[in-house]
Amino acid sequence: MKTNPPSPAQLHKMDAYWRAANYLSVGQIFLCANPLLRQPLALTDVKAMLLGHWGTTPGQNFIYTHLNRVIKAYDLDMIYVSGPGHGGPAVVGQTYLEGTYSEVYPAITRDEAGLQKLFRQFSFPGGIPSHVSPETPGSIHEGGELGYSLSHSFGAVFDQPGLIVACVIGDGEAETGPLATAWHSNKFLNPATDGAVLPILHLNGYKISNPTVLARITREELDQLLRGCGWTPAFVEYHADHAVMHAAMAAALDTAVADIMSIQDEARRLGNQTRPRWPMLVLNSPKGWTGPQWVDGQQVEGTFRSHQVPLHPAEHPGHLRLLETWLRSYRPEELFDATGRLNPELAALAPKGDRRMGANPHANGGRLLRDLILPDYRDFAFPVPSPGVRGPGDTHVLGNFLREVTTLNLALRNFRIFGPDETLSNGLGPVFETTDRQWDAALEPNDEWLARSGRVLEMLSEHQCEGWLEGYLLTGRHGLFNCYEAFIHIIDSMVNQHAKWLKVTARLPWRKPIASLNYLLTSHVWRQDHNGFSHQDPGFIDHVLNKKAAVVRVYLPPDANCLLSVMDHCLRSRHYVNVVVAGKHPAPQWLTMDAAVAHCAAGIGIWHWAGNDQDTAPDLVMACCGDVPTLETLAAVSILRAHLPELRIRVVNVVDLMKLQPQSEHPHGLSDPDFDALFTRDKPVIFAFHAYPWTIHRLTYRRTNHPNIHVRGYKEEGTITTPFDMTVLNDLDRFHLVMDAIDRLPQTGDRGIYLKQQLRDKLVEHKLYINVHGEDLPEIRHWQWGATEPAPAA
Ligand SMILES: Cc1ncc(C[n+]2csc(CCOP(=O)(O)OP(=O)(O)O)c2C)c(N)n1
Repeated sequence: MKTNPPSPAQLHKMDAYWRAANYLSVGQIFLCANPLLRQPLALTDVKAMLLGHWGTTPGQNFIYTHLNRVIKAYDLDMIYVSGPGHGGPAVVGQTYLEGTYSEVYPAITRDEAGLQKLFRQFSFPGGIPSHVSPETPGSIHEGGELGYSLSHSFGAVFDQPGLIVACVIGDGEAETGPLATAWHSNKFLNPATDGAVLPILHLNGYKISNPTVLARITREELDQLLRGCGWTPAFVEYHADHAVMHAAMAAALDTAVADIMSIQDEARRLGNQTRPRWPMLVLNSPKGWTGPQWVDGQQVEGTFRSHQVPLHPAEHPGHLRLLETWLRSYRPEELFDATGRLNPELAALAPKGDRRMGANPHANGGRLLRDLILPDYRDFAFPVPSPGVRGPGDTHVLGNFLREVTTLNLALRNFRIFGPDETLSNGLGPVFETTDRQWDAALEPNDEWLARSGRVLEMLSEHQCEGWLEGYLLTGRHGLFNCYEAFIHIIDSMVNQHAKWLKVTARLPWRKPIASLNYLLTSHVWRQDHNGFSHQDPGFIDHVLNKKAAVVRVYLPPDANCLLSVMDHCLRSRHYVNVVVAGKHPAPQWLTMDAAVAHCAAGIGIWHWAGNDQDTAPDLVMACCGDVPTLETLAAVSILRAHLPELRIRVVNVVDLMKLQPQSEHPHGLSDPDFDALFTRDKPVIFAFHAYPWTIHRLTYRRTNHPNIHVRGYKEEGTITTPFDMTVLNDLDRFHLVMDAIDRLPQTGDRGIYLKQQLRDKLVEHKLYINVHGEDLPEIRHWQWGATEPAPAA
């Protein structure tokens, strides 16, 4: 590629553009009136509450201004990810200068009145947040919680060969685990079929009140670190003369863009398959650059003291003059015309139309989103001639469906499966019949399903997988994260941020809905016979339940056909976080495909074939949610029906956990009359639940029959043991469930007491047996629905 370096005159104009952006940033942080300083600055022009982050902002304005130039010079399709997104004034100001902001928010006009509104709304009640929030055009990354910028950026460029993401990484942010792991994304990027990420490490030296690690190691060490991560860093070192800095930055960017183009050309045209060492920049600029140098005898520019708001005119009268001097140092009269509009020759520096980073459609992924091509999931049904037939493991059945989803969308390149090296172990092996794991590092003869290009992305970092998937979704594609249930907690905080993003963007009409963030959690709490206690934690459900009801959905399909129906629904849905928990081990299957479709559509229902209360009101409700709890419940029902046949038992199965919540709390919630119709108003309910029992209480505490709901679930008991013993340890097993029922049914009288005694003995027998044989009792292993209980009612 022929580089197109800027002339000194152009750099001079870019300096003015940078000054304009800095002026707008300081204006946003401080001013509520007098936006062009037409009068001497008065205290009444300054906001009462000063909130925002100055320190990172001028550096980001510098970068954005320079990116604008290369976008124009080389017609780049580029978006901007601000790792230190707390520097909101930079991106808001820049998108205002390029015109996007006023197109999205017409009230913020490109004149003096608009400037005043722009300033006033920032970090102000009824206005906008101080970060690069969802409200900011061009943003796919708020950067409030630090660490995810680089993973998001890579997620954005997978399958977008024409896209470059310029990713500004804070040197503080670079200390986080997720960011540290994200450097390795370059081993997963295919230069022929994916786009490029240009990381720009913003070495401004400080965090909130500490120096950064990367700024206090030698340049040689930093260089070695980045090279060790597979990058070729170019350092743009600070110089007090801005002209020198501009020239250095422009040259470094020109080289980086040329290198990206040449890497892509080599891979695309010449078929070079060697892993490239992608370019990146390190920009060393003072924190709070161009701001007040000294305040009240303390150095501010170039120190941590510039991190937030460096002046407080209301409390310190002398600060007002410092603020005015600071603002006037940008010479606003040279930058804006008489109406308050950016001078045309400066405005001409911004890219045009969708090339503007604030307007780039990739940063509003819903605009690009196309439906997935989905096969008919019913074609993948597991045959269930009668309830209780043994299946191969529910996720294995799902794997066939996902293989087809993958195949049908191969050409569109808009569906990916992410996971921390568990896709195979989680039962989704069938997808490897049609695709591979994408991997750009060395390949060895014994590798399996590893290739330069593939629909599956696996790295042993849940942070990385989550960040990639979020970036992929936010730029208008579809995906699935499959993970061991216990370890999905690692990304608790990331899903928080994504759920917040979804909530806020849902009410922004210009942001279009994106595909849902789908989790398939397997290797779940009840089947850790192989790994034991460390691998048991079903608490992610509780975690997501705290998020906004409009955003989260939790599904616990009891068998493979229900899992197929649920997953089809999730892949079609938009703008949700869907959590699906399913088993991967061989397990009984309950519903035919037709029955599963009906059951999942309702989300909750009576399994009439399992109970015997069809003709009369039940004495007892046996409720279950989750595959193993469903198995234990049905086994308990079969015992009860065999020994206490006069009992009228209703079996209720829950697929959609949110059905339990009141209608007022969740859009899926059952109305009180519907809930009462299922669970009765006054009969005992024994509820076997997949996760922590208190979750069910939390969801149902307002329901009429709540005092009669007795929940069994996981209570932090586990070790390496048999599958059935895992339920015994937590009192979720069939015998405990029956005993629980008897305790609540005085009418069972002596027969109930004798049965309880028998079951207690059974539990002792079970323990003795597993300790000798290392497996469950034959009657547990071979238990089958329908073998002992009366024939199901017609
Ligand atoms: C995960 C996380 N931990 C802590 C914080 C609090 N915090 C906000 S800004 C900041 C310092 C950031 O430093 P750096 O990434 O270098 O950005 P810059 O200096 O450009 O502001 C910290 C610790 C945060 N936002 N996110």
